[in-house]
Amino acid sequence: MSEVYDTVIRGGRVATASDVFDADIGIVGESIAAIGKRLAAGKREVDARGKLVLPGGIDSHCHIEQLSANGKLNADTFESATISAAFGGTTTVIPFAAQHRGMRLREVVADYHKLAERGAVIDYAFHMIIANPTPETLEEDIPALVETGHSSLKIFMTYDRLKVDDEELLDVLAVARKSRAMVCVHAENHGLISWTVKRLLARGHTAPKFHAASHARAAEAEAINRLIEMAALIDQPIMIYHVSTAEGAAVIRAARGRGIKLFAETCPQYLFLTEDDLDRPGVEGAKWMCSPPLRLASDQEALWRAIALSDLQTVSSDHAPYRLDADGKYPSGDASTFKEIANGMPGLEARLPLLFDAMVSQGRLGLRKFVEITATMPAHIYNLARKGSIAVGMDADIAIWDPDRAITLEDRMMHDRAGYSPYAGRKLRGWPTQVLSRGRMVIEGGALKVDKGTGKFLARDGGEAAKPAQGATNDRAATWRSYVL
Ligand code: DUC
Ligand code: ZN
Ligand code: ZN
Repeated sequence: MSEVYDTVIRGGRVATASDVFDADIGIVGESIAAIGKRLAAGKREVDARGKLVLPGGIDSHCHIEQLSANGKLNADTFESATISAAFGGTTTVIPFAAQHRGMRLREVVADYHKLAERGAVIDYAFHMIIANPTPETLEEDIPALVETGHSSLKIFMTYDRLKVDDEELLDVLAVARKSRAMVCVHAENHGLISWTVKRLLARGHTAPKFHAASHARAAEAEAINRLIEMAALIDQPIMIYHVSTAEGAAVIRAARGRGIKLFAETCPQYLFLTEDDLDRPGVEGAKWMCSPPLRLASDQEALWRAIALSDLQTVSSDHAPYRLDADGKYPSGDASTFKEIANGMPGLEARLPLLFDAMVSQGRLGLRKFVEITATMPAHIYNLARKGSIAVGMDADIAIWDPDRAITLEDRMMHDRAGYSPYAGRKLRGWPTQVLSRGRMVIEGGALKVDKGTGKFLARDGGEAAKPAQGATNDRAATWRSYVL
């Protein structure tokens, strides 16, 4: 029999965000060409009997080969980070092209493209971090770069060298509205955090566990509320990053109830870890330091509820890896205070197995919801039109999962360069055994099968999600916009 398909994934149970069914999948070139029973032969046959065949994950918030404001480079390259992502079942990443003050945005974006072209093994897009919202950035570079496929911006409401003030935030929202770009925001109240940090340090409270107290819970809810009010006035869709508290989720729920167009995410660390993880001898707790900090078990429950209600639509890793040495987490060795310790933890590889175990193996919200929050919704929100589902014509980005494989996570199993996993020791059920990106087998038999630099840049316009709501907010706001925009 002559082969009709390049690859057939045969006999698996296929899941999308809406359906679960038994089918073969036929791939021709880079795309899914057929879904059905008893498909004709493929040049390559992949036996998926007893397995789940799912869309490859999309990790829409991760920091890769990124220079931080204090000049520190995170531990991964595009090669190591995307290999790590692929081993965990992820086939698309959206990291950052990170501008710092004094940098020209279009040069920053060009530099990150070079790094990704050299290293990435899976496909990628970029969010552009705007730390220098000068007229040149706002009026020249952002519109030009959105035109060339970079249709999402990221801003910080805190961090000394990155934060935008309220006027700059309004500037960015207005420019994004004009260019049709999504605005992603790290929303925490800067003054409340820096005031608390000074007091904690002055009183000798320097250990990692004080990092949690340094970001008071109210800092998140206040900033989210302020951000939403401004975004609603400008009528600009936003994505609120890494929601960590019940209060933050409640502000989002109320705003969505008012018809305001906004999206929000949380991360595995806020679903699976708590602030108790920071409380370890010496500086060991630094492994669990991220911002916003880890919170309480009651917040975990509130976040799961917000996922169930679709107030949070995605769960991304916020992968920000630093090694456990003086170039990474501990600039002053054992004497490092929580203020000096680099924020962030690795998570690209563990994100999907953690969520699969909780949602599919243990049954919390189920398989369709797992696909929705890890692949379909990130594709929709960031307009990755050919990604995030299994349908004829889509890119053949597929992760084949063994739902019965039992794994105990260990530091040495991870392929990123942090050198540890904050989840080491956890027992999980379910693991991706084969991972395809645009029809190419990327991971099989526990080994990488493609060369570095074979991932592709995904140019995107803002799409449906980045369009203003037009009319969902009131007439007075529309009149106000007609005066000021
Ligand atoms: N917090 C951030 O805002 N970015 C990277 C990592 C972190 O913990
Ligand atoms: Zn952040
Ligand atoms: Zn981040």
